[in-house]
Amino acid sequence: MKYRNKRVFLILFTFCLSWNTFANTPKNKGYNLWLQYETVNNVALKKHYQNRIQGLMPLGDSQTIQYAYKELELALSAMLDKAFISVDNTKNLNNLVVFGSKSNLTKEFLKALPNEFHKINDEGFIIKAVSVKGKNHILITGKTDVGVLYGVFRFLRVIQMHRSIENLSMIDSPAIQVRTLNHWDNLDRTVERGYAGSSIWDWHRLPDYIDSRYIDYARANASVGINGTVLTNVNANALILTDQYLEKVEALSNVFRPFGIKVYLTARFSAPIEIGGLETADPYNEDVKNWWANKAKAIYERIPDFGGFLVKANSEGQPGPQNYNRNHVDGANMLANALKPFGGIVMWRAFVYSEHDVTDRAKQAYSEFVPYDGQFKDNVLVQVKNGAIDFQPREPFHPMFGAMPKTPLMMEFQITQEYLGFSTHTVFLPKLYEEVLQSDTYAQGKGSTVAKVIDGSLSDVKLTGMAGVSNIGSDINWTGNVFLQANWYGFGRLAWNPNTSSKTIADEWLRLTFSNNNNFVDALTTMLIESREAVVNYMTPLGLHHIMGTGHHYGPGPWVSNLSRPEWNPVYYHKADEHGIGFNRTHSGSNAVEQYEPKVANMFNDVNSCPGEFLLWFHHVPWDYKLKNGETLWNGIALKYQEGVNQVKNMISIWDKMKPYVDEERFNNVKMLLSIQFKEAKWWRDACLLYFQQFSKMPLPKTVDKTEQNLDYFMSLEFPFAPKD
Ligand code: GCV
Repeated sequence: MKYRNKRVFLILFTFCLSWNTFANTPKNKGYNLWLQYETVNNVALKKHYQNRIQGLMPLGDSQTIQYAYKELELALSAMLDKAFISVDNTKNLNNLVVFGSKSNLTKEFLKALPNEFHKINDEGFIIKAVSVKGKNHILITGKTDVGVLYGVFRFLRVIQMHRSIENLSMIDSPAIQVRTLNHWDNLDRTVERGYAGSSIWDWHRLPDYIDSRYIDYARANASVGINGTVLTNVNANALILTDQYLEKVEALSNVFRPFGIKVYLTARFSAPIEIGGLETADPYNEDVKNWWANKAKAIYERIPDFGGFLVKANSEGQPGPQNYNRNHVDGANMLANALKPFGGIVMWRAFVYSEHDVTDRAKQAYSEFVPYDGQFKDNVLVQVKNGAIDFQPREPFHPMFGAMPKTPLMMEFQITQEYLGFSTHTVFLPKLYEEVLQSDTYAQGKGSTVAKVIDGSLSDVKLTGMAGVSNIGSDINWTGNVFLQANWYGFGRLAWNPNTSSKTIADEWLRLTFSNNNNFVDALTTMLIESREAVVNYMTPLGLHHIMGTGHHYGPGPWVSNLSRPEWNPVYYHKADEHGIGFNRTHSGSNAVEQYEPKVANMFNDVNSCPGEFLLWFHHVPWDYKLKNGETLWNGIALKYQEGVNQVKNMISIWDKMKPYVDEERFNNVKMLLSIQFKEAKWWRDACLLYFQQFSKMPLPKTVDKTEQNLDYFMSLEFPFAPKD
């Protein structure tokens, strides 16, 4: 084995130490995520696997292949209760798992794959039962070693899910190129909107101390195809671009590289002033351009495969090109020019709205960005949140999707649950992601889904991407609530294939994480899928949005009306008065509907065709308005709040029955959190209904539980230390 330098050796050494701890510590099952590698108990099935897998034959000696080998060895020996021989040629052996990239395959193995390679891209893989020299083997290959690693994880998943490995034939490639986690992690290890402990990046002890978590983080990401990580918060600190920190970033990138994971950083637009000693950060200024070009060069000298920059500019107080009367194109293209010689990209966020703009906040990003279509450099991705406001429990898809055919748009989902009950509430987010990705923009006629905008198939853009704001922290189980590991997992699966169904993801994740018992999997798949609607029901039913507490965003706060920026106040969004409730975004109101294709705009504009779940997003409706189910609007809202509470109660009773299938630690983690969720669901219901009832002046339907508290009580609650950043 050749080690390029001492640090790589150190990393590998640390890796070897950590490898054994990852899957074998029963106390820390939560830590092992979906890579549990439980022993197969079904005797016949185990025999089938043992017969078909006699040994391992790695082809190539890259670190990636070594990691692939380690993973196979760890997983197979644990699942099949058996040690495996390792060979460097097939000799006369039968039933080997042979894995390596195309360039390392012998002629015989290549011959066994006559038509496969042209069906995959550079990150794709082929898993195939082949017969070579009269012997049967399982071949895992791809055009690159990282493709092979993805194939290895996929192969292991087949066994984890107790499926047959007879006649395997699987070919797959990611549909999206840039599949990144966005960490909103600060250099002091706080995490903005993080609810699972402190940041996993130990900046103080880096670069010399390589926490074994970094390797396990990389393994988990690679296992679902995540290939990028933005290490730092979009509310950026320029210090990350200094040598002192770049040395630490380099150490992390060395850990992640063999797993196919590129490192990205957030670039603070004013960095040339703050750490560069310049007087301006004007993107037209030559010194500024040179400063960024030199900075890019310095980064690439350390990190040859550095991914690029993510930028939040002129948004919520962050500096940007508009400080110098330049626009987003000027800013993004200047950075794109600096990165271009090295193959880097810019992810420029479209999350912009201004307190000086009196138009509906939901319209502002579209108005600002769509006129720039076609003007960004080809290494710029414009990163757009899934909805036009801000990661609400439910939002209609962002009207920018489909409206900028000449610009690659990158999806930004939030995995951390800023507006969905923090890490306390069990909410299965792939259902939300699926709903957005399968929404029809009608940009090129029927069937122009958001997924097709994102994967580039609709407009032939060259660069594609999906980002997820991470929910990962240093809690022992990574996400605070073991069920929320499913959201990290599901994000990865959808970034790989945005058309994967949320049901498939739930089923897979449950099997890999807990048990293959069908009673368990069926009951919990249903529970996970429903959990998404439950949170909408008890927080913001029928299209309500942005009615949470100030600052920390914890709990209900529909009464808040005193914040300096109008569009930060919940009353701006629900507009409840004695006439009714809801934001009129139709032609007679803010006309936000106009930003959608006519077919979609008309559907949202007409109160009769507007889907019930978006009613109050687009319409201000009288309290006695008759809903499609025959109830008055007031009753409908109240019943939805109650339904949400009932759904959480039901989740608790489902989970209680699952005790036989789950270890004590994870069982209790979920159980305790569900009971907090139940309490908080009732809190949302009671506080919101008491507040809105002041305007509706109508009684609650009989089936809605009454609270013993009054509105003043709920309005008096304060949470100065609720997690925020
Ligand atoms: C990182 C919301 C959040 C902020 C976040 C911002 C963004 O406003 O509350 O914490 O900042 O979105 O996405 O930039």
